[in-house]
Amino acid sequence: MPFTIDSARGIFPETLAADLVPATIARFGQLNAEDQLALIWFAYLEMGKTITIAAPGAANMVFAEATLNQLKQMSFREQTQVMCDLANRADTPICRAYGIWSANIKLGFWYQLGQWMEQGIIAPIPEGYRLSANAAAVLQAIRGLESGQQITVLRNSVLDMGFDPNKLGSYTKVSEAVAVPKDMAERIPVAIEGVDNPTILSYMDNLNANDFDALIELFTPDGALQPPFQKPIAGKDAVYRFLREDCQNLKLIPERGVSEPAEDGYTQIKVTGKVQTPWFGAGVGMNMAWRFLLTPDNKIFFVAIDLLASPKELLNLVR
Ligand code: ECH
Ligand code: GLY
Ligand code: GLY
Ligand code: GLY
Repeated sequence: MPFTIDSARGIFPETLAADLVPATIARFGQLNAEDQLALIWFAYLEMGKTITIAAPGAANMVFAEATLNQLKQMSFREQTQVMCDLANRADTPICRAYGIWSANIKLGFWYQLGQWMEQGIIAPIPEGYRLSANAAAVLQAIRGLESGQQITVLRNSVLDMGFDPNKLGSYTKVSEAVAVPKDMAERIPVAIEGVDNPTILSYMDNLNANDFDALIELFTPDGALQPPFQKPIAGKDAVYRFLREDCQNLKLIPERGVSEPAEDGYTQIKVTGKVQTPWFGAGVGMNMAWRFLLTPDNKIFFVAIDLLASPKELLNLVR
């Protein structure tokens, strides 16, 4: 076999990912818990002026409900402590519960807390709270990002909170029910300028339709998928689990691409375009690239999904 997952990661090396995102998250992670919470609060308020976040689906909220009710009963002082514990990734029962929730449950939980903070049900960020100089600088860095990068910073900071489930030994993730695939009649196939490879088109169409059973069949048994700023998820089982847990209701809007032969009958294909998340819908179009490596029989051996550094990168199809 000419490629390993590691060597496949290097295809289309000219692709410029939004490295400011992990850099900003790393700086955010150095702040104390009070600053982290206040910073997100300020960023969230500012972003709310231009983009609207959709209420979480009821399905997401079911799993967080008991914890939310528990918080509601607490004094402001205790509530603040819980939120700081989450930011500190402390070992408490609530942080353990939070740690095994899927991404959308974690986001739905904070969405609700944000609403309740506005309504005075949950302890607010103290009036006149002054960010430290470092925190103010991180907030300023976030202001400078494009909206797709801003929501990625927000999402990843929320996902990093709570007790690290890898310290639990074995655990079962809590995630919402898997969406039913869209009816065939409702599916609108994508078209990609410069790419007519049926595997690539099926990848986009099946993901858009939440048809994860059909989607996973496009991969080789040892195939891998690398989400933005993450290590590859390797092997059909793990990719399938990821798709069902974390990839529902996305809208992929690929625009253009380039296809070229690689070693030993493999094909490498880069596609660029937009992706929308159900949380922000058409309000935020993330500038993305997909870098595929297909086997000679047109199965996906590797795909990397990158959040691009700028809209200009949408036109960068250099190999
Ligand atoms: C408040 C103050 C106290 C602290 C906190 C607060 C609340 C914060 C809240 C934040 C909510 C943030 C949200 C962010 C959502 C971001 C979603 C993103 C989605 C990106 C998805 C992509 C998908 C790419 C993929 C593709 C594939 O082909 C394969 C699969 C996959 C204010 C109370 C914390 C409420 C809701 C960025 C890019 C295209 C890899 C998935
Ligand atoms: N050029 C490789 C990457 O964006 O990760
Ligand atoms: N509101 C977006 C979601 O529940 O996934
Ligand atoms: N940033 C999207 C994901 O990792 O699911």
